[in-house]
Amino acid sequence: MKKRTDALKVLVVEDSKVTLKVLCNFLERMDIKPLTAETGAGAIDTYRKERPDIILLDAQLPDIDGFEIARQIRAQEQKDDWTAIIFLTSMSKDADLARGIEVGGDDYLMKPVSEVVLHAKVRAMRRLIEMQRSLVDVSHQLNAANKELQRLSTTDGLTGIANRRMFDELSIREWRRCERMKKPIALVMLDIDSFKLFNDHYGHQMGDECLRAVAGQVARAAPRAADLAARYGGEEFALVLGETDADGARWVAENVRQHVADLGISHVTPARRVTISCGVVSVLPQSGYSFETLLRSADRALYQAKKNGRDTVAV
Ligand code: GH3
Ligand code: MG
Ligand code: MG
Ligand code: MG
Ligand code: MG
Repeated sequence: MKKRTDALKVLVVEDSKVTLKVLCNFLERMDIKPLTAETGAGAIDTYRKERPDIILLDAQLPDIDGFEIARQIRAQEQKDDWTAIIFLTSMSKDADLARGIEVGGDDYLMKPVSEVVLHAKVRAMRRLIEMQRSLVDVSHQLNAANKELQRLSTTDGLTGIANRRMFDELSIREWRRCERMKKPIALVMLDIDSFKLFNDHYGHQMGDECLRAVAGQVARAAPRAADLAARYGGEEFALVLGETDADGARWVAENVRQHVADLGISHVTPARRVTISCGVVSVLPQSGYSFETLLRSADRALYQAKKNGRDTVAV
């Protein structure tokens, strides 16, 4: 991308060697070292390679006429990449000028052009080019800011995994996808055991670190595109597993449970380490069922896992 302060790149297209020399001299006296072309084919070739900011374009050339060149350049221009085209011509009819603008020209000068007029026109175009570059800058900044906003609004700030909002959006999308495919969808709710006690004993900051470590293990369990690992809230996580039956989901949950225990984060519980409980459910989405039903069932299973003594998976 061109920066706003980059020097102007000017291409002069002119088949008369004498006129070409004169124009180049004019430009050099405003500290512009122009590129040159003496044919239409040469002009298009140089345009493609150099993407100049301004083209001074002779309307009458031996091969392709200037109007056609302007048309081709406009057709090839990329978004954010504008070249100012100034026609230089001895055709003096209003209709010729109108046609030049019509095919994409930005200005139209009669030959012979004086140095003063050429300098003034180049300066005027420079102003437009700088404005256009500023607009491109702003649009890039807006794009980047939008992306960042999008990331912030869908990511949990503490753990870096999907947040509840993302969960709500993607889980329902996955539910519908599995419904269309007539495949089962599984939901695993995971909750850190005795976490209030952990915070009370080790402090909130250690609690946060623990949450991050557990989130890392939950995220590892969702490597497929159809999987989603999210922080559901507080010390509770959720895994959405598309096209997964109860056995598959139980296996995934059991794995995460084991990996969290293997982190070996000290705790003051009888297990002496941080553990999680998991509630697992898988259903074939169909009419009459909803994702909310699935959520409630997974919650109930999680409650059962807690009742069964924690550090365990219940289906
Ligand atoms: P159980 O085994 O039944 O799940 O017991 P528990 O203590 O884990 O459950 P409870 O719901 O009583 O406590 C959850 C705790 O999680 C309380 C809350 O302070 C803590 N918590 C929630 N969000 C955060 C957080 O972002 N950071 C930290 N450090 N703690 C959090
Ligand atoms: Mg000519
Ligand atoms: Mg808990
Ligand atoms: Mg609780
Ligand atoms: Mg909880």
